[in-house]
Amino acid sequence: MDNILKAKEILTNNNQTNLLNIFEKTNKKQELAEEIIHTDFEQINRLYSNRDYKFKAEGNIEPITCIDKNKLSQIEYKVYDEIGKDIVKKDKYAVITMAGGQGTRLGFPGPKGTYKLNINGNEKYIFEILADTLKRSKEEIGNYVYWYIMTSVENNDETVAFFEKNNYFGYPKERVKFFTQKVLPLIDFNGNVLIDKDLKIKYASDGNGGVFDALKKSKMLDDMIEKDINWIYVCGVDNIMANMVDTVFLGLTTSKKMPSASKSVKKAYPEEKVGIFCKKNGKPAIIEYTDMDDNMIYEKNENGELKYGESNILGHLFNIQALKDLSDHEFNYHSAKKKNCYINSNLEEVIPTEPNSYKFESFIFDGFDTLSDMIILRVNREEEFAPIKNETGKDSPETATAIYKNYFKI
Ligand code: UD2
Repeated sequence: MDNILKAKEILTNNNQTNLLNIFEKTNKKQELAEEIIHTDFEQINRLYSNRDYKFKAEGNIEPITCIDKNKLSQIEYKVYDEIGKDIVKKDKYAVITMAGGQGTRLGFPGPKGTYKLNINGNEKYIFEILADTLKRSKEEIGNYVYWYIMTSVENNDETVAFFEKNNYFGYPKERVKFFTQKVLPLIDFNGNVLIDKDLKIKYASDGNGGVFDALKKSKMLDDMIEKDINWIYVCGVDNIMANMVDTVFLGLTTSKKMPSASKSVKKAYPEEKVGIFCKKNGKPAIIEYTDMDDNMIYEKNENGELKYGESNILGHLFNIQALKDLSDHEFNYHSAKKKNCYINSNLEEVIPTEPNSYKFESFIFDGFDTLSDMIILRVNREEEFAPIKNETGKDSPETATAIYKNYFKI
């Protein structure tokens, strides 16, 4: 059977009516047929049929206790710090910066790490600030840690070119590696894949939970094993105060013989767009802000504080075994309703004013139930958390810059 007939049969069998109409009308049948034949429609049907999967708090949810970094004794602080410094000095430590997000809320077209902040008239890129943090830890500990940067199919080339152009901001190039996460198709509310102007199926990054599969598929996990890296800190590109080489945190985690640990800050206000730590069926878990009901958002405990007020700041520490386990974990996907332009069955481009399609993402912490246990260390928000999510208002370049200036007293 020739490709055109085969493609039409695939589209019919998978109820892709919009793409079938486009296929009938286009004069690029051969190349579109080629793409259709190599598309995983089983995955598309699975994503669509699971679009309402409820990550909501199934099972027994209860508050979790954390360790407050401020309450560590001087002795504990010193002992943990020494243990952590020893691991870093022995080159057993790496940092992963997840930079594959689209940054839509920031309204910035490029990779978020290339966004330029104005700090008292000095312009600094987000990636530059992160490189500065790692260079500072080299001064303090004596080691340039391995730095792995996750990119997306969409922003990888631009990200690598940006580092090359800026000479890695003085960070040793041989210590920086890039790897790309996979993508998932965008699907409209009737189950049709979205098609772009080039008559290609539209895809988007598969969420920050994609970091584990990407590590495995890109062989970066093998690279870490080969380098005998034992501990890996995973964080997002958009927190310019990320304390990526926290030797006290590292020493505490190893001393307690834990496979993993995460950082938290006290929730600033109930509606803050952060995941919260809890215990789910007895194990450490995070419920994302998009999956919380009003009960979880507003409920107070007997001290009048938020019952679920321990916020996720996307700072996760894993030992290499935990990373291996997570790289074999099957993640479920969260679906978010988004506005995405597309080509309709009359070959016209439609620019929707309302959400018209599902974007599918896995969340890094949905794999935590594979871990035997986890420590949560509460840190000071003003020292370690300055996210840049929105163009203005909360979690914006303005709020992040203010926190940064306050911390560095500039
Ligand atoms: C994230 C956390 C949330 C809270 C908040 C704090 C998750 C799922 N949610 O919310 O609990 O900690 O941050 O600021 O972690 N990214 C990728 N690839 C993707 C998607 C995201 O690399 O496909 C990166 C993105 O570049 C960013 C980070 O993940 O650095 C978080 O971005 P997000 O948009 O997934 O999650 P957000 O900011 O809504």
